[in-house]
Order: sequence, then C-alpha cells, then structure tokens
Amino acid sequence: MELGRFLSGFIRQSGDDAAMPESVHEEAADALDARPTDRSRVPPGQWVTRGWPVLTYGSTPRFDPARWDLRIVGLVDNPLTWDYETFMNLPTKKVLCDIHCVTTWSLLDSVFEGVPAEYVAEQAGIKPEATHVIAHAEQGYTANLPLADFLRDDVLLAYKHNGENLTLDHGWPLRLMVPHLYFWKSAKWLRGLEFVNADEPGFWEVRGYHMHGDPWTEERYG
Ligand SMILES: Nc1nc2c(c(=O)[nH]1)N[C@H]1C(S)=C(S)[C@@H](COP(=O)(O)O)O[C@H]1N2
Ligand SMILES: [Mo]
Repeated sequence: MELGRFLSGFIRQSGDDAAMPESVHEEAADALDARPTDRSRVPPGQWVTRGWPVLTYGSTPRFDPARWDLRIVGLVDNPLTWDYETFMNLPTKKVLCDIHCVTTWSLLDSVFEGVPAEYVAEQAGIKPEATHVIAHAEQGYTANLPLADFLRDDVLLAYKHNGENLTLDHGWPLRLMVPHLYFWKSAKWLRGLEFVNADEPGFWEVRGYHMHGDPWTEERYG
C-alpha cells in the first residue's frame, strides 16, 4: 500500500538515525529524547516514530457537542445513550502505552486518559452470550474485537493524550484506545459500541486486515 511509502518520510528505524533522510532528521531532531529505544518494546517489523502521524481514511468529521452522543447497544442488559456532557463527567483513568500501526510505525510512551472500557461494560451489563464488540465511529468506520481484548484494563474510551485534549484529527472528542492491538482497531470519532455473539469484520477487516491484529505475532492481514 502506498501509505507505507508516504509515511516513510515521517518515521525512522529505531536505533538507526543514519537511515533517515537529512531533512527529516533535522525536523525530527528537536523531538528526539536522549533515551535509547528499548527494542524489546518494539514488535517485529515496526519502526519507532517520535511524532504522531495522522492516519484517516476519508476526512476529519465535524464535531457538534449538542448533537453528539455515545450509544452502548447489542447484547447488554442496559442499553445506554450518553450525551456529551454526561460522558465527560464519567470517571476516567490514565494509561501509559505504546501504539503500533500496521503501516509499521510505533509510537512509544503515550499517556492516554479516558473512561475505562471496563467501566462502560459494567454500566451496560454485558450479557453472557456476548463474544465480540464492534466499535462504531463517524462516517461508518467500524472495527471488531473480541470481548476479552476489549475488557483489558488498559483499554480506554479516550479523549486526552499527554495531558491535552485530542486534536480533531486524532479523534476528538472520543476515540477507542486498544493499545495491545494494531492501531486500526482504535476507532477515532467513536459514537457507539455494539456487543455481539459472532465476529464480524469491520472497515479494514473487510479490506483484508486481520480479524484480531496482535502486533507481537504480526497479525497484519487475514
Ligand atoms: N474513524 C476512524 N478511526 C480510525 C481510522 C479511520 O480512518 N477512521 N484509522 C485507523 C488507523 S488505520 C490508524 S493507524 C489509527 C490512526 O490514528 P491517528 O490518526 O490518531 O494516528 O486510527 C484508526 N482509527
Ligand atoms: Mo493504521
């Protein structure tokens, strides 16, 4: 895919500054920190980026707080619809994590803050027959994941990154953050979660990406 080539201007191989074109090197220099990259934290086939690229299929949606809601539906005891103000007053937590994009960049050491997936699941009451979750985002983007992956304690419905509100391009006002899977599972502009009893491919999974997407075993394509 051409995106990989496009992105190569923004990324550098961990521990290999020499491989980077000079212009990118200069641009990146002020973002570099002194720590050597801990390669044990970089999954196979990934490069480390210091900046945070934007990857969106299509355009960045507009956000109108008066019309925004988040719906929790499907195999739940209490279907929920949260408006913007109510959602923003739910309990949050911070998670320190790494991001691994299937186009081969990894960003280490981000702190995301948001509502824990576990909290949402508790509020909705997941029925025992539910096995998977479909994240529904603006403009029809979807991503599927097993319930067990969704219920991990590092999964967030996130709206802050390193203490700042997410930018529109990175998913404001809300994105899913599933740090242990490839980043396409972390749907930006999240508007709903649907609990289901069968695995159904989402937007990228229909186009050949893996149903699960574990970066450590390179579950890139299905
Ligand atoms: N709604 C939506 N979510 C999305 C995407 C998208 O195109 N639309 N792209 C996915 C992909 S492929 C990646 S790598 C990450 C990129 O997030 P970022 O732009 O914040 O880096 O978002 C994921 N979530
Ligand atoms: Mo991606």
